[in-house]
Order: sequence, then structure tokens, then C-alpha cells
Amino acid sequence: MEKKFKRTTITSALPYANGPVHIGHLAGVYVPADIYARYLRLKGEDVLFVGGSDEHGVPVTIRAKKEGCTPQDVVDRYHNIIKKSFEDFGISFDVYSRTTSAIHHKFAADFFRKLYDEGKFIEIEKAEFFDSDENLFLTDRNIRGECPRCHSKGAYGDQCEACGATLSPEELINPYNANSGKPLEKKTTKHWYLPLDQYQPWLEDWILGQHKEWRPNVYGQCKSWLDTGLKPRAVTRDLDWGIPVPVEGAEGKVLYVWFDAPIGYISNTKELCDAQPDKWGTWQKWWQDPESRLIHFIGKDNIVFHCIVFPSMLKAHGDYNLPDNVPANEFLNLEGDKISTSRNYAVWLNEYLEDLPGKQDELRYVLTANAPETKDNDFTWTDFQAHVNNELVAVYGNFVNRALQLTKKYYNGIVPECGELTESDKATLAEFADVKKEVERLLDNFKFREAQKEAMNLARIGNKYIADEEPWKVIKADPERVKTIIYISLQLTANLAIAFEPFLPFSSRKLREMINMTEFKWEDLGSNELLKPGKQLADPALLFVKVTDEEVQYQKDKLAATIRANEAAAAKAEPVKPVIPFEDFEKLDIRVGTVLECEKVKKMNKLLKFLIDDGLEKRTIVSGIAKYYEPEQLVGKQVLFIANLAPREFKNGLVSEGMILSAEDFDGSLAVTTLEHNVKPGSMVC
Ligand code: B3M
Ligand code: ZN
Repeated sequence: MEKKFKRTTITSALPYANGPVHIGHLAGVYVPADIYARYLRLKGEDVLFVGGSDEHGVPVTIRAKKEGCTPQDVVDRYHNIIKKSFEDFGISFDVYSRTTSAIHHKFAADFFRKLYDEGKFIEIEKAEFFDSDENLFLTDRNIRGECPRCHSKGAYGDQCEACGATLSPEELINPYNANSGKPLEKKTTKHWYLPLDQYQPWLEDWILGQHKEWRPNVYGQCKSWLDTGLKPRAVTRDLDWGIPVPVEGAEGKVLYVWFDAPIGYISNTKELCDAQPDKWGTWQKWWQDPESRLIHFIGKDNIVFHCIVFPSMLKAHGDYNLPDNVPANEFLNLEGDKISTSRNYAVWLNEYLEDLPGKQDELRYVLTANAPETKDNDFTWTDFQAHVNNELVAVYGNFVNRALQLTKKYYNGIVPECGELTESDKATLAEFADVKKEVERLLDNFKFREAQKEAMNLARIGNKYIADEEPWKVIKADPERVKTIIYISLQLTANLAIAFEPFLPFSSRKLREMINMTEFKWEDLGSNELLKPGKQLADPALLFVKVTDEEVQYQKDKLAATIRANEAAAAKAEPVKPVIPFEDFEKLDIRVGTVLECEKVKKMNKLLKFLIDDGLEKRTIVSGIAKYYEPEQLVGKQVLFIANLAPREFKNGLVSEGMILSAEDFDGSLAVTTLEHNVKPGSMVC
């Protein structure tokens, strides 16, 4: 049985304030949450849309260390950048606050304290990895070492990226600090744990039994966590950045960021309600009244925290509503690659608007059209251009422009009277009356991608109608009939302004201004009396303009430059090989040789064959540098070569008696080593 709710509390994941937000965040969390909030508001429902920055946690401290500033400096900077990006993209939060606020600190500490006092935590003491230089316990992700399964170096404390194994730091061979490379020792420390295992039976019933309607990816992930069996989870950390654990004997410990962050949804609500009690009532109304419904919008990496950990915290506390739904999205990739903050591989929202000013709705549209609702999806600039040009410009914009231009041309921009309806008029009206029901059904089920498609169908209906009716032809023979055609087209136009409002708020507003529609509500969608005859419309302007090939190329070039920069950085970061004793070096006989002859090798286009004067005799050496030199460039030059390397035979029978030394540049190209001034051939290199 459907429960009836009086109001809806919508939360969207609090982004970490250690970098700007990118299109992946927007697509996965904020655009869908915003569409939903706008839709409910348009329906006249009571809605609260909560956002905020997640400002604690280790990544913030790492960034601060790298930049030589305080964690507070880092979060101040990014909180402001992120907040502004959300405003710029029309994400209509009712409150956007931050977890460093005094209200939040107190609220989260009180929450912890209540659970602590009621004996809801267990205390566990155990040895953990510790870096004595930095006086720091390390998180799993900041510990690296050799994988116990595949023995690749550099596996993380939680996972080996080479073989995919899930690991714990204890399993790593020779663990070291991922940031400094320093080997780690172990030190005993005490923490408080939420015994999730005790909540397992309850969670099984609540999620697996009562929430079969959740998205399959969400339900499936919960089920797999539950099938594996839940374990107690630490809710405190040894760290000097965060909310101090409000318990005696907990000096130097803070609440784990994933304990305090979701409480931020509640404390941010409190901040809003305390500031405007007349408008919002009490925060308890939004979080504890059983007639309020709670919806969390998140990305898939946050599912366990929002479906298992946070609900267990709320359950342990006892006074709170549990989420009604958690429509988590999968990931958005970019041009076939994983978006990555640390590799700077992303389309950052602040940069997008610098490059493509005013095109907020274009991005919102494309991100929803490609929303990663059921599987990971890919954003490409070519696809972005196609969606904008072929749909927003050619369908929606084109229809609206035709309807408004014709009204201006024939009726000075005044809405004409509607005459008698033909069968085709009636069919068109019936078609767009149906769209409302369909869009609603989809939005109610968090199917934003399909819902937007339906809205676009309205515009397609309009385009087809005008194309079929050909008012520009009919106007000569039957001017009365054209009034009806334009009247209907204008009603469709007004419907589009409503239907697209949740998805494309900027262009919707622009359109409403053009048609002088001040009042509008979702209920009106499907009506053919939105614009009354005699109403004066404003001057039409284009709703959307095409994205040019140059704009697309510019963005592609920018990403390519990032990839190149990353490759260069990775090459630079290639660790130095293990230390060797001097005797090992002495085993190598490196000498100077003079190139007597040099030629290409038939059918082996990478190779050059050298004849070298090595001081005693002539020897042949083959080297894979043909791509970088013409043979004649090198004749007469003195090069360095290894004289005592075992001879190597190539497929064609050619034997190389040594190896010429070359330097490999970061782009993979080779430069042969030569001498600053000539010496006798055969001279030793030492
Ligand atoms: N800051 C993780 C993330 O941005 C985390 C979400 C907190 S929601 C309470 O993916
Ligand atoms: Zn491995």
C-alpha cells in the first residue's frame, strides 16, 4: 500500500570540499535531485532540498599539506567555489551549508554522545599502521605495498588495482605510506565502533523485505553487503581535523568523516529552520515526523553509507525517519576514461561556464539525456554537440521560435482566437495531454532520463503539427484557420515552458518571459488554455544556439593536454631502481665508440645497424632508434655503448655485440648519448 506523505526531505550527497565539482557530480547527484525538487515544488508540494559541503576527512588534510596551508583554508576556498557552481547551474537548494559550521559540530557531537551514553557503540583497541615521522595513523587508501595475491607493487590498503582483490592493510607485503614512501610501523589505538552486525537482521527485513522497489543497482549492492555479513565499523579516527570525539580520554580523536557528514543533512536543516522558523517550521518536522518522506540522491560509491551505515545510526538513535528511497546513480565517464579529481581529468563546472557562458541548460540537458541511471555512461563532446544542436536547437528551440515568429508576423505578437478544431487539432491536443501523465509517472519513479525525453516529445509534437498544417501556405486561402493553428502552437509552447522547468530552468524562464506567463504550475500541464486570446507576447529571441565545431575541438584539445600532462608526470614519477653496490656498477663496461658506418635494416624498420670503432676492433651494434635518426646524421659521432653485454641475435640472423645508450624522453622518443668533446675510441666511462 502506498503511504501518503505530507512533505519530502530531499538530500544530495555533500561534496568533499577538497576540489571543485565536475560534470560527474552534476550528472550523478545534483541535476537529478534538482529536477525532483523543482518538480515537487511545481506540483505545490512541501519540499526541503538540503545540500552542503563535506569538509572533514583525510583528503582535506592531504591537500592542505600539499599546498602548505591549513585544512580550514582548503575548505573555505572550495566550499565557496562549489557553492557558486551550484548556484550557477540552478541547483535550487533551500539550504547549502557546511560541516565546519558551529551548529553542525555541536549537533554531530550530541548525536554521538547520545549513542555513546546509551551504550550503542563498542570500544575496540587494536594495532594500526602508524607513521612516526608524521605522527599519523594512516587510512587504508593511504597505505600501499605489495599485493599478497598478484605481487604487483603499489596495491592500496583497501584494494589492488592490478588484480582487483579487496584487501585490508594488514595483508600488504612491506606496507608504506603512500604519500611519502616511508615504511610503516604499528601502534595500538582505541576506537568506537558501531556494531553493524547487530543491525543485520533488521536491515535485511527493512531493505530486502520492504524496499524491493529501490533501483536494482542499489538493492543489489545492499544485498551483497548483507550477504557477506556486516561487521562493526569504526566511527572515530586518530586525526587532528574533524569534530573532536566528545568523550573523556578521546584526546586526539575525531568523529569519522562518514559519521559526521550525513548528520550534516540534519544540522543544515536545523540551521535553516532556526533562521526562518515561520517559513520552514522545526527541523524535527523534516526529519522525525512520520508524515515526512526522506529521499537521498547519491552516487553509487556512497550506497553503503546511505543505505546501511546512516540508517543504522538513525535507528540506533531512535527518533528519526529512515530513507524512503535512495536513487543512486552509476558513474559518468568522460571521453571513454574515468573522471578523476586527482588526475585533473574532468570537465570542471567553473571552467565549463568560462568556456561556454550561459550554456547551463545545455549541460543539464545532455547530462540528463545520458544520465548513468542504470549503468555507467560516457560523456563525449561530440555527443554533447549532437544533443544540443539536434534536439535543443533543432526541435525545442526551433518549434518555439516558429510559433512565436509567426504570431509576431501575422498578429503583432498577440495571441489569436481559437476557431473550430479539426480532427488533427484534436489529435494533437490529446497527444500532449497524455504527456503529463507519462512525465509524472517517470519522475515519480526517478526515471529522469526518460522523463526528459517525454518532455522533448512535446516539442516534437509541436514541430510536426506546424509542419503538417503549413500555416504559411494556408494564410492566403484561409486566414481564419491560421488563427487556430497559431493558437494551438502557442498553447503547446506554454506547455513546454512548464514541462521543461524542472529540467531546464534557465531556458524555461526565458521562454516564460517571452510569452508573458507569470503564473504557472504543474497542474496546468496539458491544458490548451494557458495563453488567453488577446494576450500580448514579448519579442521572441532564440532559446538555444548551436555549439560550434571549434568549441567542441577546444574542449577535446583541453582534455588531450591534460592526458599528456598526466603521462609526463607519471613518467617523471617513475621510481628510481633499487640501490645497488658499487661492485655491481663496476661489472658494466661502458665505453666510447666512434660510428664508422650506420644503415637501416631491411624489414626491421625500428633498427639501425652501426659499425663502431671500439678502440681495439670494429664491432656491429644494432639499436632501435631508426624512428629518431637518419643513419647519415650519426656517422662520425662518438656514442656510449656497453661493451660487455652478451651478444644478442635478431630474427634475421643479425647479431648485436653490445648496446648503444640512449635516453628515453617522457614522450617515449629516444636521444642517443654523445660526448661533449671527442676522446679516443675505446675510452672507459666511469
Ligand atoms: N563527501 C563522498 C563523496 O563526495 C562524500 C559524501 C558525503 S554524503 C553525506 O562522494
Ligand atoms: Zn593484486
